[in-house]
Amino acid sequence: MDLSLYFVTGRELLPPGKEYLESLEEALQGGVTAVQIREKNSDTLEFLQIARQSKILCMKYNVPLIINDRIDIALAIQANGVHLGQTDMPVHVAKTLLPTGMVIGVSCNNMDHVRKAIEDGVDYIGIGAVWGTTTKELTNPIIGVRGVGSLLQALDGTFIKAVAIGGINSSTVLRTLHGSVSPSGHRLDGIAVVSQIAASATPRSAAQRLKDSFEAWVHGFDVQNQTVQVYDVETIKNGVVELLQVIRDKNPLIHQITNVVVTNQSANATLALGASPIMATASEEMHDLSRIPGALLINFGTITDKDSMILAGKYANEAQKPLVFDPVGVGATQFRKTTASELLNTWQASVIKGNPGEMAALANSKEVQAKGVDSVGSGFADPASFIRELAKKERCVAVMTGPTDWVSDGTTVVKLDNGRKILGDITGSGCLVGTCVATFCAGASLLATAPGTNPGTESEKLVRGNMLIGAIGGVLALTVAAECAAERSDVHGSGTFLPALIDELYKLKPETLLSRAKVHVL
Ligand code: 3NM
Ligand code: MG
Repeated sequence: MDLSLYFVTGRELLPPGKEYLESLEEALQGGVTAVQIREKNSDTLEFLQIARQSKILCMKYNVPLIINDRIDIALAIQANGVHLGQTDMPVHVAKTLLPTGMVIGVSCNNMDHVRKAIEDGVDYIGIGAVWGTTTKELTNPIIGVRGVGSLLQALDGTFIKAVAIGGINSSTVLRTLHGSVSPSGHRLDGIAVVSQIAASATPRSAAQRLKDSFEAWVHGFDVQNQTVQVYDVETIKNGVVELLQVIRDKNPLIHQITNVVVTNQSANATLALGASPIMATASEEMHDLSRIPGALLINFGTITDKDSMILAGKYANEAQKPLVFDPVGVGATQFRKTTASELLNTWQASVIKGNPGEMAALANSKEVQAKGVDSVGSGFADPASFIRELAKKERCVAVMTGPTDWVSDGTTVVKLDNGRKILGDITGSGCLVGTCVATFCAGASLLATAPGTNPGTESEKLVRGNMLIGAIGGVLALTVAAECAAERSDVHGSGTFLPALIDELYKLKPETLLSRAKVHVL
């Protein structure tokens, strides 16, 4: 059974003037692959009639029909299956009533539900609610895409299919799919929607858009999993130099929501690299800014603009713009931990950047401790494996800074050995790395969307361009500039180092980057 686009009906949501069967038929024409009849307010007779009429249409389009909750109705119309909620007929009882071959699906909100579903041998599970929804009064917590991902892992090694449900629409679909992948690489088999189709005046195109998004994403996911890009040092260095040129030619807008400590120097570093900073924080302007090519940096060194951070990230995802997340001091307080979780559930970061203490806190690892915003101790025993796993889990590029910087996309791990100790003597050098990474990722995005490139292969991605090269470029630019600055005779301490660092970013030459960059591919 193909659950790619699973339409759950909602007759009460039909727009004025739209007939139920007309709407259903248009949805089927738009590419719905499975239909569930969900009638929460109908008498048995009405439910039966609706189910019967729906079945005729579904058969015409060769699409399976599932009945929500009511085993008697499913039997009466010989539906393809039933969907059972946690307070409906238990699966083992349903199985005694249903003929073999009838599909059974179950709603799951947590690991206990999933374990029970596996034990019961169901055919598929609906995991939700992934987002907030007004279609159904939720009795269980919203679990977010990361919640969906962790539940999917429990299905490894089974044949049970999974769809996500709750608040999936044209603007959340890509984020839903991209984020709902387990650390083991288990993805969704489909998406289930009510209102995006049922409440639409044009259900055919509503369904078509969701279907297209799903198919493009699955294609990209499979391609990505089949082709491991192999990097060598020269390719990386040349890629970085190319990005520096793109930044200077195209002058991308780097929107930064960052902390008060580093705002000015981050803006200056952006300018020095050849890009344009805007340090806007008002939620009212987040949408407009997302339309301008470039990148978004969210640094929560001082979390005073959480709503804007949420909005800006959502819009950046929609615009397929790079989003760099710098969870400053995330281990320091419970508020920061909760906020990081909330942000990462709402949008997908292209790059997450932090020191070992911050990355440990994000990964729930106790191996490295933090004191406020600073990392304590000597770091991870095996930083390469740690960063690779974190990148895989967060489905983005991960950058861990320190005397040695580590960058990974979940497959390749790159070790970078530039920089000077004096970087640690100015405030916000880590934040500057975030700014430089965002700037280089903007370059990577512009390069991927330049006229002449094939947007077809990029459209299914959450972000365009090579974020691994972008992240490496940002780290290298700052650390190489730091070496050049530290070696200057007019630098006498941290006070004179900072302006010299900005100067060196401003003057940074491709040949300097190429000759100084210490890149190791693991
Ligand atoms: N079940 P929409 S959420 C029917 O969490 C249903 O199990 C959910 O509607 C669950 O696509 C939900 O309009 C409603 O948000 C989904
Ligand atoms: Mg139910």
